[in-house]
Amino acid sequence: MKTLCLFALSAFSCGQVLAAEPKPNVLLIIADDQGYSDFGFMGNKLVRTPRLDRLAGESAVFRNFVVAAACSPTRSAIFTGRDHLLTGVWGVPPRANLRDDEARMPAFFKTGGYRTFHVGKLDCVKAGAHGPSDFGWEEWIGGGGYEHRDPMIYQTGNNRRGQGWTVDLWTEETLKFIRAHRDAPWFASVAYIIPHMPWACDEKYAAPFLAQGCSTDLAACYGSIAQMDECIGRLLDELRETGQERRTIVAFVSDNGMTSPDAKKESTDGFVRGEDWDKRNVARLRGHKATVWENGIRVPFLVRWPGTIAAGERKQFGCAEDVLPTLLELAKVPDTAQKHLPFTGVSLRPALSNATKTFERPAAFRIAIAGHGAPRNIADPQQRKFEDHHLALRGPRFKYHALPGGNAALYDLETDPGETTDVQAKFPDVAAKMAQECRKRWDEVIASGRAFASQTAASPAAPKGATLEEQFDGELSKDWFWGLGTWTAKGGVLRGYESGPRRHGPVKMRRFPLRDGTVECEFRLEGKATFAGIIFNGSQERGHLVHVVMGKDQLHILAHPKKGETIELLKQPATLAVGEWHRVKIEFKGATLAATVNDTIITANNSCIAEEKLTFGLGGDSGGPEGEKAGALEFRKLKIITKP
Ligand SMILES: [Ca+2]
Repeated sequence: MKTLCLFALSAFSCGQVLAAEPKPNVLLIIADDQGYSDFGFMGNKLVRTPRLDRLAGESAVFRNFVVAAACSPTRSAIFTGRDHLLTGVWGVPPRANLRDDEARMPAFFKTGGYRTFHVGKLDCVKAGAHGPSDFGWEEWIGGGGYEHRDPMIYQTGNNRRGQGWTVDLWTEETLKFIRAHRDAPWFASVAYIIPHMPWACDEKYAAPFLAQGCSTDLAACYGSIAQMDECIGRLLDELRETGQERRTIVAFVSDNGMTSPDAKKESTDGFVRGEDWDKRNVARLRGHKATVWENGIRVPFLVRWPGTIAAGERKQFGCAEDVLPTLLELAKVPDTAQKHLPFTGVSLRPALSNATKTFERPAAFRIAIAGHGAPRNIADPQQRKFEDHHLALRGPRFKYHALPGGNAALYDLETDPGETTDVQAKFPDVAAKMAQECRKRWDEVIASGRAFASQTAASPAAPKGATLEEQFDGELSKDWFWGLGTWTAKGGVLRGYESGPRRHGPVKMRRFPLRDGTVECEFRLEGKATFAGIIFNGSQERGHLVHVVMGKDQLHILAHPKKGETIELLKQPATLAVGEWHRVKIEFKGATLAATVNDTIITANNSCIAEEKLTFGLGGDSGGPEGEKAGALEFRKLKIITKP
């Protein structure tokens, strides 16, 4: 009777616990360019990662895990659960063309009742004209580029320059979020930019490495990793101190393999040699970031959930595409919570529950994104061929490489993780099967039509007859996507000048598809500025199409019939007074361009003028590197009308 009572009681309590079981929080930490061997727990005796080592000791640790060759390919796969080439991403910006119809990780959690947050790098978090909140991140704060100190901080309505180490700023923001939402289930993605180059850290973190005789480069790289490690420790401490440790899933991954100045010394066989490299690459893997050799794509993956997931090695194979399906299954958020395209990845839950359980999973399909066999080096997408690329099909044991020139190689990673010995002859059946699968995956990517398009081409085409009128009264729309120099928009005027060491005059680019139509604006040269110009570009692969240059003493039209080729269509003397506003109206009609500058009409013909112009840029020569002191360029009353 007593036993029965106890049993009944415990069953009751257990049922109560289950019914009230809180949803686990999810903390996803992404490092940037931290390679397979850049961790103490991965056998590196030099690097200092005590907190990550401790986290690994408390986590399920996947070492047979691959991401992709660089930031955006991996992040797109992590956030969508899909092969990055199917998401539209085929490199880093401007090839990081993550499509708007790809559902992102936080959207699933948000629908599943979670509070969602992102801090740090905005790669694949904002895309094109859309910001993080469009993809499900309710709260976010981030930075662009690789400013390790005093970064530019982006936040809705509060863009500003931050003060301090970027890694500390992102950590503080995360701590605030963790504290504020201790009673609600939350999802947080924390995207540090360490150890992405340029390497920089607080000198107290570099000092121990310098004392050990490391180069200043390596000391800064490993110092930055130590600094990040301490920050990650603060996040983990906060979880414990706020009572959230046992109900928070912590996942840690790096977005691609290691790089360094040594990577430039890569020999044709893909092996990098260098003193610093040898100290870091303790696993002696082949390749580096941007390649699909193991050192470009293989990194450890950690998942910690105290009391639910047993710590220890997981020999099973996993990849970046698995992160989303895995986290959803662990958090019991159904993937149907959010409409999405089919996942390429699978949930690693079986491996997390049972370290010896084997399960079927597709091989990972990967493409080199820079260097030999990278798609960016193939100018004409119409000519794109399987044989031109370096592709890899990465299975749990075997890895097949389709190499440029129609060559191939097969490696048995169980016995040869360094990819030194081609075993096609030893395993002909495996090689044939993987060659076929690799080709099939390529064909699927091509048939999808989603990769290898320019970022600009993915923007919805402007309807024919569309009008653009810019007010220049405040923050520019996200269609102004890139620029050089310093630009401000206020009082109806867009003003730009050179900033920093001279590389190029100021230029500001905007998306707006146009074939036939008119473009008009007013411009003013100030100080030592010598000319203003408007450039029109095609797709990323096509490049520049035509330039209209309006100088103090001449008007000029340059055409680019092919990428990298420039011809002068017109050059005519003119006088444009400095400090006064001038009018320009450019009319495109088929292969003809007619421009009216004040009262002077100039015309030119070339077939490239008829091509679709996807972006345009305003810029010129503002007078030199002394910035605003030297001079500036101003534009106002910009209006574009496309002809139906
Ligand atoms: Ca990266």
